[in-house]
Amino acid sequence: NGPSVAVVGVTGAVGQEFLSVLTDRDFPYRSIKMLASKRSAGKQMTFEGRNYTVEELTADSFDGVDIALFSAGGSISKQFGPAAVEKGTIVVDNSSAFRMVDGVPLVIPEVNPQAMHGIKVGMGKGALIANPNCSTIICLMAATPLHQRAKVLRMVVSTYQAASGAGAAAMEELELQTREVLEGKPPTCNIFSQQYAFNLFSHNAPVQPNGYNEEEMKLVKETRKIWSDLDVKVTATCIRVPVMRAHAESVNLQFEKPLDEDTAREILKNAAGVVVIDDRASNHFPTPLEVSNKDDVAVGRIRQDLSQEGNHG
Ligand code: 11C
Repeated sequence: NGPSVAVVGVTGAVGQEFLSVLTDRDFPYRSIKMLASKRSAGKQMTFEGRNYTVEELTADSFDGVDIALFSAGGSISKQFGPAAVEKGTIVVDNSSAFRMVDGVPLVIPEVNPQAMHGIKVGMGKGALIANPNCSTIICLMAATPLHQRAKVLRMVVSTYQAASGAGAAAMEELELQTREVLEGKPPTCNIFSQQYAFNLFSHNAPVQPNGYNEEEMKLVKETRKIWSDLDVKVTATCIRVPVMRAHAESVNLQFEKPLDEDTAREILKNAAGVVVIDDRASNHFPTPLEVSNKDDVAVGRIRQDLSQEGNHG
């Protein structure tokens, strides 16, 4: 019983995460199709004790598929997403292809599930649901419960992004470069144009005429859509750091109404999908190693901004 599922881009870093999440959440699927590009077609894989052959993604792949989880890049989503919807499939798309398209819900389930209103599995009616960029998801998981209490007027985000966000090949490159540098060899730079190990650099997304890169602009635009708030002011600086998995962020929020730090901490402790790690005495706050392979967003260093009027140390 349960829906029939297809995973598009199953051999990639996110595709593999999709499968782990299905297992972790005990997702009750009836059948599952492993889809990837021609290059990966024919590969054998085992999932939950069953053997699967990776199938080539084609327009016919979605016959009888209830839910398709897409993470194979924006152009694949554009090419096959609408065709899947036509066949009655509910497509959950991890790429940026449809996020800002009017009428396509951009959803973080803990934040704005209401955006998916009317979309139901098993009705034979297809739909597209986009999920935001990972930097936006992390940020809004923490910021939204506070926004609901005191309304965020302005948000300043700085990111410390891991290799995982750039895919499996970037993670391999970080590991390889680390070995090479320690052995005194020149680092191999295939994925990124500069040395990544023992370094950090501005996010690799293309820089726009306004000086912001595309990753930064996603935080601006996606936040406005998810919060249905065109007035919220957002500025971001996105940095790639040599960490294998789990992005970190500094998020500075300016509210319409006063919000003291104890109240903010309590709100976050009770927020779905959020854990608070905020131990000043031991100087212990969230780290990528502690949160890797976990679903919850960890929040710490919760404090008033001393530079704002009325806040005193
Ligand atoms: C990164 N967040 O860490 C990016 C990659 O729009 O889904 C994901 C790009 C996206 O590089």
